[in-house]
Amino acid sequence: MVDLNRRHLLGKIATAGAASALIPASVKAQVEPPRRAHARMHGESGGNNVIGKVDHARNGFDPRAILTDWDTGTVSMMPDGRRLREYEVAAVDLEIEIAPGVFFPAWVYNGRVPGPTIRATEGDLVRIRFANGGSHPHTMHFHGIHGARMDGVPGAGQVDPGETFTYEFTAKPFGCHLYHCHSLPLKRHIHKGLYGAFIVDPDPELHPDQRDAARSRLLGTPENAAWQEFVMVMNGFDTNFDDENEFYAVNSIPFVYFDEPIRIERARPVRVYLVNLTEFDPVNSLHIHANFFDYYDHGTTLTPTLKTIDTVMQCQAQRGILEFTFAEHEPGLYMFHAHQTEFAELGWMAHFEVV
Ligand SMILES: [Cu+2]
Repeated sequence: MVDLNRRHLLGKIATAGAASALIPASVKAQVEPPRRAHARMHGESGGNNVIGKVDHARNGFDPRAILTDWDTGTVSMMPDGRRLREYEVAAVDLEIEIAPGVFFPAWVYNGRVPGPTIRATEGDLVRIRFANGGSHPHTMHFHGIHGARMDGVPGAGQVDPGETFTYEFTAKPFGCHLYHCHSLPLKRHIHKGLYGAFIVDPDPELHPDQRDAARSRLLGTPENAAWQEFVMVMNGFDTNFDDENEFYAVNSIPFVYFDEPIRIERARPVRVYLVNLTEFDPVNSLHIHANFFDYYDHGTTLTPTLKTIDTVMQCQAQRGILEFTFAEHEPGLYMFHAHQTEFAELGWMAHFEVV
């Protein structure tokens, strides 16, 4: 019996050098996408990478744009003076190119993986009209505070194909959160791509003792505009459906920010909203080179929960906010990546370019 387990296979490739000699032709055919990508990573480019480029236009989304693409909804004021934010989200089936020439039959919110980064302010009424244009029942299950009927699980807000449902709740607590489909089987619905970040900015009026820190997080303030903010959803893709990921990334496409570094203005501080939605692996992580950051677990505090660290790990659905600066650094390229080195080799590898 041939073992198609990814780690077993990659181990053979790594130790054998000439991988072909050890792998029967029948097995090669079955594992073609990951095997080919892995061989490329150790081949012509002189390091870990893939050859070629993913066609972002054909996918319909670009991970470079996703970094700073906040969906703040349609804003209006209600008679009682509360702010209302209304969103439209649709789920559909969509084939996306994960790595050059490797296609994945995804399920997506609003045409992208991760789905839209829904951003609101603490205390806002959030109303999300969800339409299911896909081929399976889906939900939007938010990690936040809400009533049972709004939980987005089978029996409460699950939407059959062709149907709609409106989720409504108050945006709280402030922090860095997420949403995902909670239909069954859960791991398959998540792994197919139905997830996204949900950011709730603190209302400075509610935090008089930490007003400055709250204002720096609140989108639209001059204090917030001083920061360079990015959303990073760590994820993976099981392209041969063996319950192991062949590719890892931030915002879905391996090596994108490695090949095209994220530009950082040296004088401005950096804030990263980091969310782990990797399926099949118990943890993922982020490690930054040549620098340290403060970390706010779940983003629900205005003082760091971990100070001066260079690596953080998250289980699935765990998330947090990273704050750091390159103000004292020389300009240049600074790596950041998963410190599960196998994840890094399979795509979760990136650069900041400090200018
Ligand atoms: Cu689903």
